[in-house]
Amino acid sequence: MTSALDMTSALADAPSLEALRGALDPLDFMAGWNKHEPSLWKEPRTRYKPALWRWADAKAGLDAAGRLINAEQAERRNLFMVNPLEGNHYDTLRTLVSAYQMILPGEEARTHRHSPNALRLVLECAEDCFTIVDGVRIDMRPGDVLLTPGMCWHGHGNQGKRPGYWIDYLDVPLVHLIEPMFFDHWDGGLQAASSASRDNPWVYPLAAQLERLKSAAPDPFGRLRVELGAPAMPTTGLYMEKLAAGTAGRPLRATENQIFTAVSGAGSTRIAGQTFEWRRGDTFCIPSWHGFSHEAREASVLFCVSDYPVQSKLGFFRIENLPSA
Ligand code: GTQ
Ligand code: FE2
Repeated sequence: MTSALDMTSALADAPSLEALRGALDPLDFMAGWNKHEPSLWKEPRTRYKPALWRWADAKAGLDAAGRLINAEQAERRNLFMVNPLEGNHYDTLRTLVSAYQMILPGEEARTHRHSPNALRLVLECAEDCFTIVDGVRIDMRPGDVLLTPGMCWHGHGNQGKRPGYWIDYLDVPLVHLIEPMFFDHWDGGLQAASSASRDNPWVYPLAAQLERLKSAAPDPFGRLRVELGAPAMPTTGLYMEKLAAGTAGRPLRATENQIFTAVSGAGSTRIAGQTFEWRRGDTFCIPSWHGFSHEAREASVLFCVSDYPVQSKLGFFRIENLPSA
């Protein structure tokens, strides 16, 4: 074995760049002039791809899963929207993941907590479908956005007659990236509710957002949108955007990673030269710095989940208009 002293003198006495490289390697140094690939580049070039997932497909898959696995076995009966990027098995985008979830009548999705921030957009919950956040029972209504910020206990239940469906959005990929992951199970299944309320900072009913949108003025990029919270959670910005029937938005690009779900209506979004058709419940993702513009066939509302707060707090955020998407 080469001693530490020998390794140091091999460095000091290196007769050539070749030899120096050979002496640096076992010490886990990499000379900047020998980089395998550049570490800096002119502008964002994410490997994540624009993609769309259909609610009709998710529902069919969840209904099949409802026959095949129960909520106890599954922990959560959910279908993650995996970015079609080679080697990826989880992330929707670099910082965010989203999943369709279903709970059958009579089921409980046991209570747990985790450092990643989570939120839900309710798609279909007929009656008596609820989530319990830190002991507060919140009945789920279609169009609701429900927050479970990092380390809040949360579990779900369905005491109604029909399945409940919603979409989860979490900043898990961001937590994977910076690594402060914590996760605990609640002892004893679903935490009992000590109170029930829909009037608290975790609940954003759709009707209230539609009311706010009626008097919203366009932002500097021509978007008619309202923000839920300011921001809703430290890492995650949430917006409801209104598109009038037959209108197209101005093409733009931004450094933020964005997941959109159609809350109502139908239309299409052009993302970096590709067109994605969407209708109610469909979800699509726009990776960082991809030009995009929405076009509404019917009057529509889009829900947007973005890592804007992270980018903005760290001074990285940029946005600009484009001639076309
Ligand atoms: O419902 O708590 O889709 O923790 C992924 C992770 C849902 C949840 C997901 C979760 C949950
Ligand atoms: Fe969770």
